[in-house]
Amino acid sequence: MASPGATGRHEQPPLNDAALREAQKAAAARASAELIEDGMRVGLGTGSTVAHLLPAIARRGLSGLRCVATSPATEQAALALGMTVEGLDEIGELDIAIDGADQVDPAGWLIKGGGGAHTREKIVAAHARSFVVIASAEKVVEELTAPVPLELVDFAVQSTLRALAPASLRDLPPSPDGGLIADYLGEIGDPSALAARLAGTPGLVEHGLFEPELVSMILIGTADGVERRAGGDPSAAAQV
Ligand code: DER
Repeated sequence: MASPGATGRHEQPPLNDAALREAQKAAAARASAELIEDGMRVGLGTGSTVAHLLPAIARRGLSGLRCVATSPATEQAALALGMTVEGLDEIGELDIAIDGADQVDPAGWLIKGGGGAHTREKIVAAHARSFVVIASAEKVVEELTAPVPLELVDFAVQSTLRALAPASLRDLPPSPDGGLIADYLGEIGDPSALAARLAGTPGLVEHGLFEPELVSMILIGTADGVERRAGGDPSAAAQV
């Protein structure tokens, strides 16, 4: 236990890097949960940052929320917290979707899919009026770098990987939709050009580059609080 400092109070020991990252993720997640209102249709992302989001939403005690989960893990965690989870096709359009990111660049491009759920995550984000990204500060980078997660059709996968080269399969089970998870491992350069190249390769289901226009707001947990950045969605700039 820490001994009393000059103030006479017990001072907390400094957080190590991992604990600091978790605290930043939790702060961003709590800030995003404040954007949700009674009766909203909410898309729930996947990953360790979203693991902080789910209890933050549950603690708000909102009524009438209808949620869509982007992975079985998120669905189970949400159900365990008493949240209502439905399919996107049942709900239709979403008011808001909230998700983490692996990297965020200065223009608002994201890399997502470290957990292999980027296909469902991109579908859910695309059907939300507002897509909010939550991240700890180390996710903010000057320039995106590989790997870029990929989901591939389970047919002639070595041929698809050659067309996407340099790329390799990841040691993960298939996605819930049967796709194989792989990574593009080369230079990124212009994310827009790479996104077009990846999307134009037969056999690719979805890639983990998310364009700025998809993003309404980015909430970054930092040592000094939560920084809000506008995304590139032109209809959302006024929300920040
Ligand atoms: O895998 C994913 O797509 C996640 O959403 C990822 O982008 C963020 O995961 P994290 O919150 O565990 O860092």
